Amino acid sequence: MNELILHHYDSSPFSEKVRLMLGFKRLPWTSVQVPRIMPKPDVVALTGGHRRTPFLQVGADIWCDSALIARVLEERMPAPSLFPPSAPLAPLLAQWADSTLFWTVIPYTMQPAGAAAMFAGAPPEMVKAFAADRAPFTATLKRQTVPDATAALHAYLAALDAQLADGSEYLFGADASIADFSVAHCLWFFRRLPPVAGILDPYKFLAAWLARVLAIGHGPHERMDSGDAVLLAAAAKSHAKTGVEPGLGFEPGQAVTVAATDYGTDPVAGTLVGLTADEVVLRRIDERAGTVHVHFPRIGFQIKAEKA
Ligand SMILES: N[C@@H](CCC(=O)N[C@@H](CS)C(=O)NCC(=O)O)C(=O)O
Repeated sequence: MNELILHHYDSSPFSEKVRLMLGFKRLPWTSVQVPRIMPKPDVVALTGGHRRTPFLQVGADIWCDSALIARVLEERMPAPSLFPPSAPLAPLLAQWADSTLFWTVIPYTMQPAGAAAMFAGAPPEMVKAFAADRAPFTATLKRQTVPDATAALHAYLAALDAQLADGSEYLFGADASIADFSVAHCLWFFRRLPPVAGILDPYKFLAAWLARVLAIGHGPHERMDSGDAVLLAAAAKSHAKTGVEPGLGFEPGQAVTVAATDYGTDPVAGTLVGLTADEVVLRRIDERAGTVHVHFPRIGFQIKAEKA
């Protein structure tokens, strides 16, 4: 079994970002398919209530969010790098793509013709259940209309195309970076659906770049059941090294909650065992998964002290 376990599902864009990063780094991994909608009992056993997809597991450590997963993969396999020194702005462009570009692509893609292609052959109850699941999940966001999203998407695609017009292989030149994977997963989402795919056609440099990034593939992986992943966490004897750095506003051992600030904001409660500029780590005890360390990125998540 490969040590890196990715919990994901096939049609998830952020999962595609991580699958491509694993392929880029040639890291072998284990695939655990998770449900697209709640309930997700095995996910909750491991994360403590954070339901977003994907997350990465190594033993009894869980890393939530593709931005943090990128850092973990980089540490394990520094070359080829997702953060090349030649592209200092790559993490910022990635953050823009994972938020603004993604939330433009979603309403554009889910216009009636795109949604029909995405759910082709699915029973109507399944489509209804998906819509009912995502409404509260995204209630904190103001969703763009289809005309708004289409106009914005054209502007974004034109700028990205112009960035590549000098013949660069990747968005920041000869070296791939995290920005390529964050932009690619957004475009991958609609490019697979014929009724909405054509918006990319006028942008020749960008379309060729997307084909190049997707050709990286997902690398070698094998499958595991989610129940086995929970058992594996319970059997783990140690956790990744972590610690609370001083001066960051919280103390080791404090009872806290951590929640995303944008959408899917369900808080996870636990004991603070790690805090740096990059991540916050909670220890929590689950009756099935045992003592789990759940890691979140620092940016985009709010830490709150629990009242004693
Ligand atoms: N910032 C997160 C965003 C993750 C996200 O929005 N994932 C979507 C799927 S692509 C999700 O969680 N959808 C609801 C679900 O899977 O339950 C990341 O980078 O991982």
